[in-house]
Amino acid sequence: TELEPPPTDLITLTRHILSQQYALGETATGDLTMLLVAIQVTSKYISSNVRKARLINLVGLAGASNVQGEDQKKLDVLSNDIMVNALRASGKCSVMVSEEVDDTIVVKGSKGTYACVFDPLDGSSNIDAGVNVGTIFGIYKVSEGSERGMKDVLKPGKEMVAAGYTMYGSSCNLVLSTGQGVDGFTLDESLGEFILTHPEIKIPSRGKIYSFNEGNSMHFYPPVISYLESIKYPANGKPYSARYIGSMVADVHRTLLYGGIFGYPDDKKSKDGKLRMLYEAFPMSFLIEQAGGVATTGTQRILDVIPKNIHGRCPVFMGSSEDVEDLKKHYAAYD
Ligand code: AHM
Ligand code: MG
Repeated sequence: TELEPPPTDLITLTRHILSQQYALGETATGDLTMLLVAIQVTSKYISSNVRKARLINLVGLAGASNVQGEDQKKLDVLSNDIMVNALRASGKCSVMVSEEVDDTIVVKGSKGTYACVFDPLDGSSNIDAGVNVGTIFGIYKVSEGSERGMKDVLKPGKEMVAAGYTMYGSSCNLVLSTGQGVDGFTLDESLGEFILTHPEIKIPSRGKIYSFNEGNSMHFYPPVISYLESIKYPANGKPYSARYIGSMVADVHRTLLYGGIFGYPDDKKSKDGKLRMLYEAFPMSFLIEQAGGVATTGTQRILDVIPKNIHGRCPVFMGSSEDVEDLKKHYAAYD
């Protein structure tokens, strides 16, 4: 049999976001498009550094710790600087929050109408073992007449205008939503372009996989324990499979594509859980909802939570609608 010829009508990420901009008609200024183009360049550059890390002396600690008291890796610092510089240079972003920077970053004199929150390199504790890591980002519109500062990002996730992540794995994948569904792109390294490979991602309404750090079980609260029991010892004799990478981007990516539930609960030790609201929980919840899934703290829709500070945390459960609804029932039962 003859091989199919290669496709000749490639949809690049830039083409895709431009076409979304055109669909909005004259109301669109093109600013969000320019911002997203700037972000995709940072993803290519971070990807290239992650791949070469072992060879160019980028593994290991940078020697400082960030606001969460975690040791910063050289690649955390580098990825942060790449993003801050590119977003500042885009001229479209006047406010930033990064996991790696204590304070809100305000771009002096910028009239940029967007605010960006991001975790430049999530899951970096895995990096020296070559496990998947990723960049997570969310974008808010700055309110009209705003002074530009922390107020522009202390907003619930439902107000985001776009969110996404890039996963640096066996391939480099960028998954994006501008509020019109979710699309996935794969970096073609020979072209240096992200190509649309996963159009209109829809999460299955039920999955067969659960993804929790069960090593924390002794600290978990009863609703989480009883939910986990219910999927490990189900009446139908078909228990769920466990998959936990410990890199949120990779765990959520699998959940989006295969379905199931990803959770990082609050527990007796971490009173708000571990994951940061602004640049971890919100962008991922935005994507999961846009793909038809559900994201909850157990008792509240994550995208409704109003953040009190830029590095605040919240419990996270997200994934297939039926699976997350099951978990919510366990919370309701203990209310
Ligand atoms: P990080 O931002 O310091 O890399 O931490 C966030 C990561 C997430 O990617 C992942 O879901 C979680 O921490 C894993 O935590 P744990 O090792 O406690 O299971
Ligand atoms: Mg992180």
